[in-house]
Amino acid sequence: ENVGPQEYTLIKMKMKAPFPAKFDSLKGRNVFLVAATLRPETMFGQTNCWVHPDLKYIAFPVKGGDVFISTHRAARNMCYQDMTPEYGKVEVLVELVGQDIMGVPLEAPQTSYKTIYTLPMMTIKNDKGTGVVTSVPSDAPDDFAALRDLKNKAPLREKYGITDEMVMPFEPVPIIEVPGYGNLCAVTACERYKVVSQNDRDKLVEAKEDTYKKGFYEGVMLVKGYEGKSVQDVKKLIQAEMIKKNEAVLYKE
Ligand code: A2H
Repeated sequence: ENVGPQEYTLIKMKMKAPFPAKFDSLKGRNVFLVAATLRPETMFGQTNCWVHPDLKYIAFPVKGGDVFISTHRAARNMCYQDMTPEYGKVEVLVELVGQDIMGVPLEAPQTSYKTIYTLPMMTIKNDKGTGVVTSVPSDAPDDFAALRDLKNKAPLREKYGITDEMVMPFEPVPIIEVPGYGNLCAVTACERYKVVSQNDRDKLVEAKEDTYKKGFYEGVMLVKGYEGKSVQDVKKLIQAEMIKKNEAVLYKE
């Protein structure tokens, strides 16, 4: 691992109007939180978007007129991947921290939930991907643990201005069957490794390694249109479909 550049799929999660006051200057534009993922085939199971409340983000224009929100670091990388209007240049439209977009409603590709919300995750790293993570609690132990924390802890929701409606209706969606782990492998893994909260880092690393490998090599799709196909076989296909529809873009770092 980590021998060459890592390729991520950036999932475009569209901010729904009305935007927070900070974004008045972007009224009428298409603004996306862009989440870096290694598992594009799991986007059918998205339940929310994660940002770190204290992390700094920027809104900046990309080619074609859209506006992306990511860390400044990721935006710099993007401008050298020919994604900004001027090669090598990032135009900062808005500076913000995660808390400024907490609870914002979003429209995300492929998920069965019509609207999902931006929620706080404390373990987001500022030096990986875009600092925005899409949440798939069925297949990502980190996501399941963090969503369960928000559901179980009213003070945590209150602290970040999250209402019950943004959290409670959202349950892990069965999208992939993993032999020995059932159709919600992250939930099973969190039970087996006795993960209690998103701060159980060591246990989560184990749970993550386990499900990541198993999901890739042995996972079988349950989603309509891909039923019975193996994850390995459809991963690239599903990624290509989202890119074609302009719902996702490739990004390396
Ligand atoms: B993955 P790697 Cl279903 N901080 O996407 C913390 N985690 C981050 C991040 C950041 N700044 N940027 C991306 N990630 C997460 C889906 C998924 C992911 C599933 C299962 C496993 C999984 C849905 N969340 O990752 O260190 C993103 O979560 C397990 C490795 O570059 C991204 O893919 O290997 C993954 O970590 C990238 O981690």
